[in-house]
Amino acid sequence: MTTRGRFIVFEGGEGSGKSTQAPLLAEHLDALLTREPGGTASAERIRELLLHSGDLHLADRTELLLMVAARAQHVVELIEPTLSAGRDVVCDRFSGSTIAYQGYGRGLPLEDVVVACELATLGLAPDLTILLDLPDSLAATRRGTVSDRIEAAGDDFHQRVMEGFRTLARAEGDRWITVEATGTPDEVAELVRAIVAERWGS
Ligand code: Z5A
Repeated sequence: MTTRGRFIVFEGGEGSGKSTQAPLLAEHLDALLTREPGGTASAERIRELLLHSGDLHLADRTELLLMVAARAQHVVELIEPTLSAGRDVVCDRFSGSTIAYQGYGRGLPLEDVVVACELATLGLAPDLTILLDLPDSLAATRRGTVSDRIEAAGDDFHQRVMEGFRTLARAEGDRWITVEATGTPDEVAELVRAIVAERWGS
């Protein structure tokens, strides 16, 4: 019988280094690397609508439903089959982002956001979520110029999002590990590898 792959997710605010760290860990584990919103052709189309919709107004609930619509396709088409085939998956963002951004950031009721996530994932949850945590001031510097609709939401929004991530990490026990992301990319990658090795011994 094939051993199921491990599902490892990076979470954090913009500029925290997820897109730098996720490929490094995926290479280290020979895992499938993917991201959200996106990861499949149709989910990438939804990503375009969500992040680069220009003048098109999206209501907060529409944003939530599009995020989880992209996830539903991603899970069924890519993540679940890969894990079932025995390969590890490293994903840049997952349901934690929806709770932090659409729940804490946009202020939608958390119970609605959780139900929407469950509908999309059919119960699939990461084996390990690594939260890359940066002080807000450093995150703002790394974010640099605003490049998409959600990034443009303002500092208060991004502070609420980070508070959401930190609350989730406290609540989720050892399924979420927080990594201080202030070191160099190599230093952070070493911390991440050590966490994975400690969890699974490889
Ligand atoms: N979103 C949502 O609202 N709800 C959801 O359910 C989901 C997502 C799934 C996706 O944007 C947006 O969708 C995101 C959340 C929302 N919106 N916002 N805002 P994305 O995928 O385009 O972008 P991102 O996830 O926000 O990532 P990012 O801006 O690319 O940041 P990052 O991946 O965390 O960081 P990075 O690209 O690796 O690094 C940023 C810069 O810092 C870059 O110049 C690096 O070279 C540099 N860097 C990275 N690591 C270091 C270290 N260690 N030291 C110094 N400099 C570093």
